Amino acid sequence: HPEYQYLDVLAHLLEKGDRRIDRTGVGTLSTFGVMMRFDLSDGSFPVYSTKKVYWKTAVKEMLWFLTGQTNIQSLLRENVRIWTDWPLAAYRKATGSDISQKEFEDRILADDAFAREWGDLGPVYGKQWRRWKGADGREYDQIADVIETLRRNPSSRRMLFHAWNVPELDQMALHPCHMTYQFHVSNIGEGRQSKVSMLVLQRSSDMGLGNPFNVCQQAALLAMVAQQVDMVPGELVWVGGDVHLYLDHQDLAKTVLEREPRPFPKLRLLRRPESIDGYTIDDFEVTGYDPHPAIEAPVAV
Ligand code: UFP
Repeated sequence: HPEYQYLDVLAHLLEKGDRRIDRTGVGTLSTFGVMMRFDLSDGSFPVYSTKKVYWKTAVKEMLWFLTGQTNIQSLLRENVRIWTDWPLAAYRKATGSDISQKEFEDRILADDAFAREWGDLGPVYGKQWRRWKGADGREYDQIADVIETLRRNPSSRRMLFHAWNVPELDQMALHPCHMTYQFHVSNIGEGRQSKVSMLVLQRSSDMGLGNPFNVCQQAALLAMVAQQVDMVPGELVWVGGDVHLYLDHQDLAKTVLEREPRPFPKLRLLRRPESIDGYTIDDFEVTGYDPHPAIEAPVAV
């Protein structure tokens, strides 16, 4: 079962991970350089089964990246709260307020001026993917360019987009973690169904919470791109740089390691929108997902 790739990394981290203090102060067990491959060509959707993964939230975040937006207001409208911690901390720090997360989110939703002032995360993923600002002042839509190249020149070795915009890094709430996405097409030619694969370079990966989420949202992106360019999805190749387990996720890791993986669910896109911008969460039909119970764990901010 392909999920053993994930479980083997967890086991390795628990046994042999390098113990260190990280930026968040929580501490991690870390290793460097990991590859996992997931074959999507039979419709498999790599949502891990050894704990319940909220795949809809993960896919909604991916759809939000694709809109190019960087304000949490549009995410909150979709009921996604995973990015609130950063603007909330900034607001509390700047104003000395002890506002609760719920109150802060309600205000972002209700008050556009407040959202503009306090809800923006800076030039994070969406901005770089859709509106990378060049030194020439032009804005570059990397996603549209990749899709165009996949259609016109699929043997290209230059089909990628990335988010590591050096001069803008210090304005981002969080530096890009999944930073480079590269595409590759096989079976090019007369009468054959081309297959598009995608390699993601993730420079930093929280294996307890982040990775299960990232892998399924990246698979969702590959499914959308493949559909848009009339190819079948091939492999998601996931490459991690600093791959780590937070010290307070060790029990979570031990629990999932005691569980038997179940088959991955299947993903079907119910509609083919006009462009990559047309997808909504209702287009994703996931069948056969039968996970072990969810495990709650703290996020390191
Ligand atoms: N992280 C992920 N996946 C993500 C994301 C963050 O695993 O999509 F946005 C984790 C990795 C790391 C932390 O534990 O968040 C980012 O911290 P740093 O910038 O210090 O690597």
